[in-house]
Amino acid sequence: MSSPTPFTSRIDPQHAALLQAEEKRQRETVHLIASENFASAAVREATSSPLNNKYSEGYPGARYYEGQQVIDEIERLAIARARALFGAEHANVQPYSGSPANLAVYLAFLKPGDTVLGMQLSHGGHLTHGSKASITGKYWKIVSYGLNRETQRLDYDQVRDLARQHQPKLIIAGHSAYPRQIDFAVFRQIADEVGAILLVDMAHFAGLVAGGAHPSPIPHADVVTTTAHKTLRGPRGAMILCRSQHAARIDKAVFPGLQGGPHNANTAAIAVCLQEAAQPEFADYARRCVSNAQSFASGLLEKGFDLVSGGTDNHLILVDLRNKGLGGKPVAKALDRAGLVANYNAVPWDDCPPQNPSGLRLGSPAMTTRGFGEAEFRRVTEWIDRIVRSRLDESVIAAIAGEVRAFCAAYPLP
Ligand code: DSN
Repeated sequence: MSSPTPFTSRIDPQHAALLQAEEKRQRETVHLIASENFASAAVREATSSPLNNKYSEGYPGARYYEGQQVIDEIERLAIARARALFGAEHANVQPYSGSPANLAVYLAFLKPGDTVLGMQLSHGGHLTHGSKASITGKYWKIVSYGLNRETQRLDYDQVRDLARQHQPKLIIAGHSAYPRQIDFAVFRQIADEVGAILLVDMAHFAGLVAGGAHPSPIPHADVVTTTAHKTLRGPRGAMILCRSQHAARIDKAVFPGLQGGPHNANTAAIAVCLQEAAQPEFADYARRCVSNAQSFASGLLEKGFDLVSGGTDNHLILVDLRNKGLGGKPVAKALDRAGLVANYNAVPWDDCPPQNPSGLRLGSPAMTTRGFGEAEFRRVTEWIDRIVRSRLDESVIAAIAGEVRAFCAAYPLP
């Protein structure tokens, strides 16, 4: 068999060995991290293309470097596809990733010290929605909303009350660990009532929106940010979609406000992934992400796992392990040793610190890409349950590691 890394193997065998080890790890394990996916060979081809060699500060038709004949066309194609797929008036495809995309929105609309209303990190929000640990929590006055304690779903009354009380300039809807859909229309009403800009961060569920398996925030939000590499299954990178009236200030915030030259190879790969996401097969993929997550959730509930909000209507599940008497971190590490890759996560009203929280976040997107259906996710549930019931016994973990490796052989990487 020819080497999968012929060029690196010749110049840097040490690194080639690492590349091959990671490829093997991905091939032989079950990926349950809700924000991860497997990009297609076409997407990966674009990321490793000669486009990597070009500097292109500026925007199509208005660059600070010459030689943009092809790059301009590529960026225009990505923009046109993003606008068409999501029905957006304007698209900026240059943000390096989700955090810079969100920061660009802060820069576009706020002055330091202005008030922002976002979802609390421990209730499922993202670092850039105002966590103290992030620049967003240091430079702006953050007010946080969370879930209703009884339903464990978003508390819209609390969002409205906090908005009336604090009069934020920016309201952020969106999450990185909330297993339910968001009522974007209610957020729009609240933003209108207090005269705030509404930002929806749809990074986690953008692929579901593209495939019609989740409501779209576009008709409701002033600005929508998303990464390209989660459910959307593209390269690392991000996009900002907005109404035309905000286009100039968003573009200016991304470049020159926050970034230098765009990563052209990633822009091209975004264009490719948007083309893939516009196909009928992708709608089927998005629908299966949700149905797989729902049947995964039902299986876990049958085994006595406590799920935040009692289930899911998107691609992710948040397990509260407190009724099992085990912490999220030791369980995530034990699952990893068995080849079941997930992440420990805070749960709402967690009594443990974020470094050692009580939850485990699971997701369906990556393994749905590799062909897992409901039967395969039932198998995963059995493995998780056996490991937890054994109280993380190493002999059980080792036995399951062998089963997982053998099982994965039938589900190749794209
Ligand atoms: N770090 C991502 C996640 O895992 O949800 C969000 O940016």
